[in-house]
Amino acid sequence: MNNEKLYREALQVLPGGVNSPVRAFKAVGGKPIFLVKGRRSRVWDADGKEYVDFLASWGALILGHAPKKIVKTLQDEAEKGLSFGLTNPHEVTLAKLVVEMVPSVEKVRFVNSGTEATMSAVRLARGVTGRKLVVKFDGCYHGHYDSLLVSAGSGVATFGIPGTPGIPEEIARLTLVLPYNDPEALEKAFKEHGEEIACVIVEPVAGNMGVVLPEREFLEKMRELTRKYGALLIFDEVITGFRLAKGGAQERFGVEPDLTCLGKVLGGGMPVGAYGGRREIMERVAPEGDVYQAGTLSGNPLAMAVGAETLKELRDKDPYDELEQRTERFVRELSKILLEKGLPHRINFIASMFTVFFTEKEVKNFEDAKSSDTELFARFFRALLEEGVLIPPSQFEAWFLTTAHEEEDLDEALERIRRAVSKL
Ligand code: KE4
Repeated sequence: MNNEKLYREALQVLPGGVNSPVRAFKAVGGKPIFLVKGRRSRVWDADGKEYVDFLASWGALILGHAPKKIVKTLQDEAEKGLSFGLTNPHEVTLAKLVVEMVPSVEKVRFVNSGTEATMSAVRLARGVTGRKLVVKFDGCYHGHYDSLLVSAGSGVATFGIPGTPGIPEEIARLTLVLPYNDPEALEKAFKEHGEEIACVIVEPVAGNMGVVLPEREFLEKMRELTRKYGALLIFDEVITGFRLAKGGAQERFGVEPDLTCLGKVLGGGMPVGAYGGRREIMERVAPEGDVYQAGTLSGNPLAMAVGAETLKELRDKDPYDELEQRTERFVRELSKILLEKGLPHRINFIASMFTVFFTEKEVKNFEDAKSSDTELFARFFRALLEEGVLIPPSQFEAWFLTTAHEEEDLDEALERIRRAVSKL
């Protein structure tokens, strides 16, 4: 079975032939590929073509594909059963690791996706504060929960409009959408609505506009205003958690949120999300408290065991400095290739995540990101794919390095990128 045939079959039984829209390659053109195998820094598609992989399952794989120890854990645990429906010991093991590694988390609840994590955190914030308004930032993506799948209306700081059919405007209007990296807009919103704001949710480093870094006072101002007005600060660390540092962005920037949403790396590639925070907030979650949230497969033993092995590896090996140095070198070499071709570009990068924007402007918010040459990005994506380099099929995503990207893998990738760029 090859990519072409698989896609024809998929289109018959899956909307758009995919289980998540971005996989259909609509933003970059060309037919989507199906991946059938991954090993360390490489993936193979259904045609047998090999790629150096910088998608890394949207950031979930920080140890590369199929690490031996993780696969062994999965095999051993599977022999004991796949799901029980009552609590298993691995849930406690992984919870203790999250509490140990994430500075602001004293108690945590596991769910099955990043969306469930952010949805539950917003409900908890509304339950704890008794308030309705949610503040999010234009260009940040927090999963497909109605209150967060809201687009900025016209003007600067506006009540949201539904981001998709199916979301009642009554719900969208309870979300305020502000520009990222704009402390003044945040101050204004709190001056006007502060007493009604239940929470502010933010990607402390944005990954879903492409990588956009927070300006120095942006996160501090957010922490100060939420504290002053009694709103909860929610860090959506689904991408940055265990990626920027052991303790994620909150460790890296020294700003502690009230609630943290986690996913991706947390599950090591298995479906896991989580939300956690200070004891007195998390104790409001059922059955200890009165804010309801539940899930049949939450705390699934295989997912918990793989997540625990992943976090133990990160805690004990602490690969972050080495990863950052390798990423810095790669980004520098990549930029040289683009410069030699005379392609104006910006690369926003931190730790082991980065994005190439084809623009001369600094990219500090979603407007800047959207003003980059996305048509050129699409051609760049297709040229890289042809040469055997897989990057995210959208300008507004992050590329990732893993501990499995050795120097020789990065050199090989740079050679392939050089060939691809020469054909642009
Ligand atoms: P999931 O429900 O897709 O597991 O997580 C939602 C989510 C929440 N918060 C952040 C910061 C996220 O990046 C995501 C999901 N990320 C996208 C890609 N950046 C998932 C890719 C997809 O939608 O297929």
